[in-house]
Formats: sequence, structure tokens, C-alpha cells
Amino acid sequence: MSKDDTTSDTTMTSTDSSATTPIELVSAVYDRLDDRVTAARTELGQPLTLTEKILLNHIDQPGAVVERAVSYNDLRPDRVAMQDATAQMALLQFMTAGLDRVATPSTVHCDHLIQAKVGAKTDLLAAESGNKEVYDFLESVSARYGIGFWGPGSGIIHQVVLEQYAFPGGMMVGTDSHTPNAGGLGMIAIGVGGADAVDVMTGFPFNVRWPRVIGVHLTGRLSGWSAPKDIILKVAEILTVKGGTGAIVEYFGPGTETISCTGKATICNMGAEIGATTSLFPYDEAMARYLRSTGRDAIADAADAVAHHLRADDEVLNDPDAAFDQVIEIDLSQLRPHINGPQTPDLAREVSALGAEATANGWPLGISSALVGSCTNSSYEDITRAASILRFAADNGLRVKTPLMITPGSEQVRATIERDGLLATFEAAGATVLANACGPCIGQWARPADANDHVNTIVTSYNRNFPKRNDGSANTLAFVTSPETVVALALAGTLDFDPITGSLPNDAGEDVHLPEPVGIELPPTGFTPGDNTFVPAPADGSGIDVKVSPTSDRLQLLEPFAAWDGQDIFDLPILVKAQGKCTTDHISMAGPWLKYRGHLENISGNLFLGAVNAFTGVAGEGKDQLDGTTKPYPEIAKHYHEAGQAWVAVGDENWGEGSSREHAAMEPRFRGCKAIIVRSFARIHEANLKKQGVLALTFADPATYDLIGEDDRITITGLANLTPGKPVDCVITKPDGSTITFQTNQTMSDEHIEWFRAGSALNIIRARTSH
Ligand code: MIC
Ligand code: SF4
Repeated sequence: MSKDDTTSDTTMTSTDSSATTPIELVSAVYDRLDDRVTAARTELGQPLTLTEKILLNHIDQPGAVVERAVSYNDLRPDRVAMQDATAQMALLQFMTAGLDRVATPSTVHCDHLIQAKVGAKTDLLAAESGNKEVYDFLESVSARYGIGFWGPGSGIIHQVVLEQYAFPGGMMVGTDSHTPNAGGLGMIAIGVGGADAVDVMTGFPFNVRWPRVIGVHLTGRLSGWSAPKDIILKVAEILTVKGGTGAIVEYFGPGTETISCTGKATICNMGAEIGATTSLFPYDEAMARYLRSTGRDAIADAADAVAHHLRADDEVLNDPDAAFDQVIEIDLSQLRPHINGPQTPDLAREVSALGAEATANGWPLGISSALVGSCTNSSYEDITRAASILRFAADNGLRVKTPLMITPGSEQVRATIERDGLLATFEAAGATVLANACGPCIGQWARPADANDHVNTIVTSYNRNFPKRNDGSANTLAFVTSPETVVALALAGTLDFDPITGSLPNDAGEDVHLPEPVGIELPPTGFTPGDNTFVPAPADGSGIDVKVSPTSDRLQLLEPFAAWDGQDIFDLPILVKAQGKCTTDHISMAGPWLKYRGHLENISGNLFLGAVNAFTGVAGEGKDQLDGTTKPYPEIAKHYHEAGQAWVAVGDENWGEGSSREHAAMEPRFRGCKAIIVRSFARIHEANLKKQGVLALTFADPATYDLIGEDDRITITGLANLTPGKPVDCVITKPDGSTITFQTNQTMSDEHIEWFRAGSALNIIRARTSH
């Protein structure tokens, strides 16, 4: 990691904290595009995908060797965005670097901490008072360090970024896994943990393994009930939850031009569900229309002028098999409406097939709640399509049979759909309008107990559907589909309804067939901004005092983690051997725990509460090896920590799938975890572990997982000789003293090894900025 003074000085001048990306920043990116792309084409001796053009235009050292899935490279993103649940830990880390101002334009968005209970106004007021300490901290820390602050009610981070900050050919990082939403506007937008964001905010480059590139070739045109959501639901089926790991998914082909910008954003957003580093569409007229409609004519003009660089080279388009690591073909004209779930976003089928499948599996057919919106699907187009069905229903004596809720993605969308009478259509159908926030998408949903004290089905246009994701209850089975299909299913009240062929009885007892949804891409009279909750940072924030009370239970200043002591690590107990899926939600639950996201010690009270103990099949508890009793995992971890007993965790495939929350890496680190040994990792979580100085190891032979017993101990050797690409030797010691030696792999670069030695990546930044 090298701090490039020249680059950070130039970016310093553009670290404005305004409500939109200034054209000067965009022009600076476009000005170097031609030279960089031309040089890279010659150096690499091959035509370039759009992914490569954008990455090479943001590489820290032009001319550096890049090799897909092999090299680690330093990049210089144009922006950073952070949501309130992850910003707290990111900014607590940033504060320890001792800088005066962020080196890259950054914003904070208050969206995750608002609980959905009654409806927008009441819920927002409750959040403002309930989270006052955290909002005050975020607002003052933003003002202090030159960060733009979007207060509660302004909207969900990814929708606000799309409307204000994303631009074609740009690059950003965001402390949220759905940051790739901005790929709908042709930006490489990568979800990261807070420590990665701290690198960029402190003027260090962002280091990432050069991605593989998966091409998705779209032909034909969507029609009828099929929506952009169906494209990503189909891609999720094809690639599964881990098929995108280490890859950027680049869409290409004539079908891309038939999809609106916000539709493209939906597709890129849910690319997080297949583990992709990000997803991306080429620049086209739909993006230009969206830019102009959201008041960014100057950016549209600038993008038009370099449009030939904002798509893959012709040679790539003519011979995609040679250019991409994998090519997926989707004919949009053949694509039928899909619905995925429950419990995993890649369990796909056409809507028409769900009734029979649900019956066969014993999933309740009756739908207990139907939810439209979220950062994924709350565009003007989405809402108009869904509203067109509701209007028809109202005119034809049909009523929703399922409680319906709608979450606008931003204040701008909310105010616009209110002005255009669309919210009224939803309200007339009995829908509850929730705050412009994450709400039920992240377990912030206070449902009455009788809604989920039994197995129940919900349908949503959100993106994630792990057990407990929406309302904290494993009884709730969530199915993910497009907003218009959610509305159709709400009218039917059952999963056993195909809007294309089925009909519904109306008030007069007649059978009514729903028409195809009709949407409007962009508001004909333009967007209206609604209430302004944006606070730009002052030009000089150095006089602002950022307060963190030592007695707070929600915020806690961070202590640096200890450096490695230079020794191998012997006889570590296994705190948890997790069976099956172990997502970041299993490691560090959201919902009620969101309130401790700024307090490492308190949030560690949720460590592994969702992890299923492979020895007992019970979630959240295991055997304390120090006293032999069975306890919740967080209590065992605390006991080990206080006793100075280091430990390991063991798991299966795609460990840490899902969210970017670095708490899932910091909590184990804080409690004394030395290594996580699993069959495979999800990208962001693996990066977060490395950043915090935890060894992220994978079994060289996946069968070793099965050899590990509850009372075994694990020794990790050869740490003084950690070398990129070289396996790490480990030993299992059985209770009878017998041993089994096994190998693990790691993906550490020299820099990652430095982080491990220093105790964390942040310790290195601190050392470099402390003079
Ligand atoms: C999510 O969708 O899971 C979240 C909540 O937005 C997370 C971030 C978090 O845990 O705070 C994400 O996707 O990264
Ligand atoms: Fe919020 Fe859900 Fe979007 Fe995550 S996926 S940012 S929780 S709305």
C-alpha cells in the first residue's frame, strides 16, 4: 500500500461534500479515459471489456501487471458511500487515522436504523428520537471530516447514490453489499467493509483481486409481466449464490438497450446475491435519459462525448467467448416472470410453477404480507407498473387479500409518486406507506406476534431472503419477485396464482383476468425533490467536536488490535463448527442488533447466534471447552477472551455470504479468534477478515471439515513464513492426543500478510498517518 501524494492532493481539491457529483470530477475521469484505454489495449494486446476499461482508468499505477483472478491491484475510486449501520464502525476507524478531512468525496446515508411499525411519519419520528445519539454522531463526524450527510428520511443509500452520485464510467466503493446498484448507471460500484472504505477516505488506494469477467448476453425484449427483476432472478438460478464470486458481471448485447436505467440498477443490485464483485451495464440512451431526468444534463453530455469508451470493444462483442471467462445467454423475449425462494435467492422457478411446488413442499400457500419497494425495486417505473395493476383492480371490483406495504427508495421517489397520484393508488388499496428506509428488508419490521408465531409466507420485491431476514422469525418464508408480481399475488392472496393465465373473483362474483402491467419509465413532468434532509459539510470542520460518551451503550471508541506476536498458534479450541449456510447474518445478526453497530463490545453479544452447531444441529450455542458447559456462542467467546484463550471457527461453503458488515469479522477478532477455516469464503467477508488481521483459511481437501470433532484442538504452523499462494499447515489434536495434519490454502498478498503481522490494516494506516 503506497500513499500517492500527488493523487491524494488532487483529489483533496475535489473532496467537496455536495449533494451531487460535480461535473468537474466526472470530466477529470473522462479526460484520461482515451489515453488510458488506448495504452491498456496495446499493453494487454487484447480488446477490452467495459469492466477492464473502467478499472484500468482507475488503476493507481497505470501499466501495472493485471491478471484476472490472480493479481491484486490498487485502484483509486472516485467516491465512497456509507450507510448508517456500517458508517459508524467505518468512521470510528477513520477517526483513529488522525486526518483532518477525507481524501475522496464521501457521503453518509441514514436508512438502516428506521424500524417499520406503523407507517412513514410515525416510524421516522420514532427513529429520530430512538437513534438520536447515533444520528448526532454521524452528522457531527461527517461535518468534522468533510463528508456529505443524508439524514433519516432522505432514502436508501443505493437509490440516493443512483439519483445523485453515480455516473457512467465512474468507480466507487460503498460500505454495503448492494452498492453495485450503481452499475445500472454504468459505474463500477463495489461493496466493501468499512476498513476498505477507510483506505480510500484516508487517501490510500483500494486493493482488490483483479476480477474475472462474466458476460451476460441479452437479446430480445421483455414484455407483458416480465420485468428486469426476472433477469437477475434467472441469472441467480444459473450462477447460484456463489457463482459470481471474484467476478464482475458485465451485461452486453442488444437487449441491454431495451431496459430502463433503473431496471438495470435492479439487476446490478441483486448481483450481490450471486456473490459478484459488482455488475455493470454499458452506457446507452436509457442512462442518458435518467441522468437528464434527475437534473444531470452536464454529465449526460460529457458521457455522450466519450460513449465509445463506455462500452466493450467491438471485438469483444463480436467474439464474447474469447473475451469473457463465462458467457450466459438470455433471450428476454422468452423470459417468463420468476419468483425465488424461500430462504435462498437462487431457488428459482417461473411464477406459474410456484403453487404446485409450494404444495409439494408444505409451504403455506396463503400470503401473510406483500411488500413492494426497497433499494432494489422502487423506481418510478416499478411503482407505475405495480400501480397500474392496483388501479385496474379498483376499477374492476378486486381487492387485495394480503396486507400490502410499500417502501419508497428515496424522498425524491416518494415525493414524485405522491405528486403523481401513485401513492394514493396504493393507499386506496389499503397499503401502508413505510418510511424511505430499509425497514422490513433488514429485520427492522415490528410485526404483530400472531403474524409469525407460525410458519407463514411473504412475497417481496426486495433482494435477500435468508431465514429471519425480514421480521427476525425463522417461521417466515420469503419469496422474491418483481413489484408487479407482488401486487398480483397480494390480490390473489395465494402463491398458487399465475397472473398471466389465472383469473380472480371480484365483488360481483365475476372472474377477472388481470391485464399486463403498464409502466412509465420516468416521470413525465420530472422528479420533485421533496423534503431536503441533506447537510453538506462545512469547508473547514476542524473546530467541530465529535462526541462519543464513554458510558454510551451504542458508541464506543476503538482500541487498536494487538500485533501478531511472531509465534505459531497452538491448541486452539473450536468455538464453532458451523453446519450449512453461515452468512454474515448467522455471524452477526441485524434486526435488533443494528443498534449496537457503533459499539464493538456490545454487538459482540450477538456473535454466531445464528450459526448452526454441526455437532448438535442447534443454532447459537456450543460447548465451552474451558468449563465443559453448553452456552450461547457469544458467552463462550467472552469467556475465552477474558481468559486469554485464542480460538478458531470452522465452516462450510461460502462462509460470510451476504452483507458487507465488518462486524462479522471484527467481533471474532475482538474476542480472540485467530483463524476462520472453511470450505470457501464470500469475497467481502474474506477481505474484511484479512483487514482485521484474522487468518482466512480454506481446507485444501474439503473432506477435512468432516474430521474435526467438538473437543479437538487446532494448531496453525509456519506463520513466520507466510507467503502469497503458499498453503498453511495445520494440525488437529484429538482428545486422546492423536493428531491429523492437514493443509489449508490462503489468498493473501504481501500486503495482506503485512496486515496480519501488524494486527490489522488500520494499524498500518495509523502508523503512516501519525506523523
Ligand atoms: C443488507 O442488505 O444485508 C445490508 C443490511 O444492507 C448489509 C449491510 C449491513 O449489514 O449493514 C449489506 O448488504 O451489506
Ligand atoms: Fe437496505 Fe435492504 Fe437495500 Fe440492504 S438490501 S440497503 S437492507 S433496502
